[in-house]
Amino acid sequence: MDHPVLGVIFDLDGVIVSTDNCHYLAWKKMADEEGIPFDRTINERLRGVSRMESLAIILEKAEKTYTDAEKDALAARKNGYYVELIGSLTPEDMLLGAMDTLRTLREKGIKIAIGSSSRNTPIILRQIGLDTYFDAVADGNAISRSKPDPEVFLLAADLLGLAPENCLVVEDADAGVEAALAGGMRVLGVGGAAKNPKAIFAAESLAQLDITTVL
Ligand code: B16
Ligand code: MG
Repeated sequence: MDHPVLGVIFDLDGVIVSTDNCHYLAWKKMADEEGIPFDRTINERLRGVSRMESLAIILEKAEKTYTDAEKDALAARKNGYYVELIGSLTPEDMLLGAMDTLRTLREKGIKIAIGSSSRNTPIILRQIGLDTYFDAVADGNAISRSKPDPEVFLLAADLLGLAPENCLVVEDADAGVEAALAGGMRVLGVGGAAKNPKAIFAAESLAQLDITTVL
């Protein structure tokens, strides 16, 4: 490879920790209360997508039209349910292979960062005991354009002090694969993105891959 990988930027939800079910349960509770049909198939479309864009997808099935103020209230209500749920996450909720992968990279002197759309990233990292572990954290609080825009990954690379071509992104969402490529980075697709033909590398999970083989 022309450019060595000097930093690896990890998406959070679906790559490091499984918060997907918490997102689903929180949206489901809100949708049920509003009488809006919502199931796990629709939930798949929310992967890696920002909070307000997720709400817009859910409201496609709503019978009434919501004002902007009502939409803000729905998103805030869902987030309240979600924050309550992620309050019981522990380091045991980390996905298989994630911690070993982080340790391997550390040992090799490769920088590690988070690049997540989630504005709850600080809470999640604290819950799993990794709030001071990463060299840089770029999250939904620091960006104005969500994936597939590359902003969050470009910010992570910048915080690491690295050029995009020296970074590898690990993503589970198609929107994140697009974002990494748009930012000029290589991308490893895991989970839901393992079958994305645009991902340069693929693995079912980090447990199925020796990360040093894709550096
Ligand atoms: P929040 P990631 C994403 O996290 C989730 O995959 C997506 O489902 C969620 O809507 C988004 O964060 C925003 O989350 O409501 O907590 O700000 O995959 O980019 O780590
Ligand atoms: Mg994700």
